[in-house]
Amino acid sequence: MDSTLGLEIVEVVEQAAIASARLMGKGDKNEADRVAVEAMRERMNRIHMRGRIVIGEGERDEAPMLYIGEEVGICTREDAKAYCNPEELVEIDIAVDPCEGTNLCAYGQPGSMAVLAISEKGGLFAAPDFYMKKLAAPPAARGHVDITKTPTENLKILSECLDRAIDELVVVVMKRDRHKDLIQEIREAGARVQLITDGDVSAAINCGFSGTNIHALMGIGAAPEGVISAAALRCLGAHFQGQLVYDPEVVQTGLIGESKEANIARLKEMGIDNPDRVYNADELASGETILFAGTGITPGNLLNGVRFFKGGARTQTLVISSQSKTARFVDTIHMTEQPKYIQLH
Ligand code: VTB
Repeated sequence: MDSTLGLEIVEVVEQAAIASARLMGKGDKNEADRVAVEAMRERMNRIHMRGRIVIGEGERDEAPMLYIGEEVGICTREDAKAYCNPEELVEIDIAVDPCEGTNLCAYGQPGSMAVLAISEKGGLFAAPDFYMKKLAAPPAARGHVDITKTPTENLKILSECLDRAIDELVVVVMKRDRHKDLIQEIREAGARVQLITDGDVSAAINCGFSGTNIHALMGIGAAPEGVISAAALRCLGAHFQGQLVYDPEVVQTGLIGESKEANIARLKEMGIDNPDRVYNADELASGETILFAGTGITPGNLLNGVRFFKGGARTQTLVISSQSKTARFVDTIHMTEQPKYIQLH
């Protein structure tokens, strides 16, 4: 993959983050999402690439932009021959979430990010629009903790791997009714729980870095975003596992149809014969080359949110590349007009 792509991709997430950050705290999550989608798509379509959205805003009939299967990049235009030599270009797959944690942005809460992951064609699992049970943990615990074990067992393993007592561990869980038992079990095992209202991608990525004081993410979130988390954590050598959740009674949101049986049939149609399969990070993001980029919309543990000043804005982005084996924190000043001053910190 072209190494200049990394820099362009940074601008894609930056533009999405700036667009939704303008709507931070306005209470309108759909609008915060819409503007991020538009900005992301607009910038993406100016990149010299042949891209295809594999995880996006939904199926074509329900999403006007960045729908699954949408082709993006200059080299997908009808007149592409004038700009690109098709033989020279690798086809790339892209997973996007232009405003991950839309509620967080709409209510000015921490942890909302504009994120995407890229790989060569076929390198990202095209996760169905179901839920996913997730387990994320730091690199030292990779392959030791296991989603098929109980939370209590995993906390013991985590405590050994990280060489800290269980009560020194912090586990992030989304505040949902479906997690009542999970939360109780983690507490009884002695660990501390950080409940978040939304935004498990940011929580998962926090597990990849020591110093965030987040040692695990447990619980059920959306499946497509699980692939984006997996892409980041795979590059960091951290632990991520996911298992699809297709039973509406387990999820309790009324968002995934009427019955478990119908969902199993739907998964089969999509080619998923074993709906209970556990996927590791390198199966969800299996590509030879993986690139992850995320810009903070609202502030989080790892990244600042977007800060506006007269004539511009400042963003912070995390870019992780499996190719260059780097995790870069990119701090950018965007000068939209002639700024009155450029804020240094
Ligand atoms: C969201 C969101 C998460 O999962 O809650 C969603 O905040 C699904 O859960 O970050 P609900 O339907 O119960 O809200 C994520 O988007 C990503 O996994």
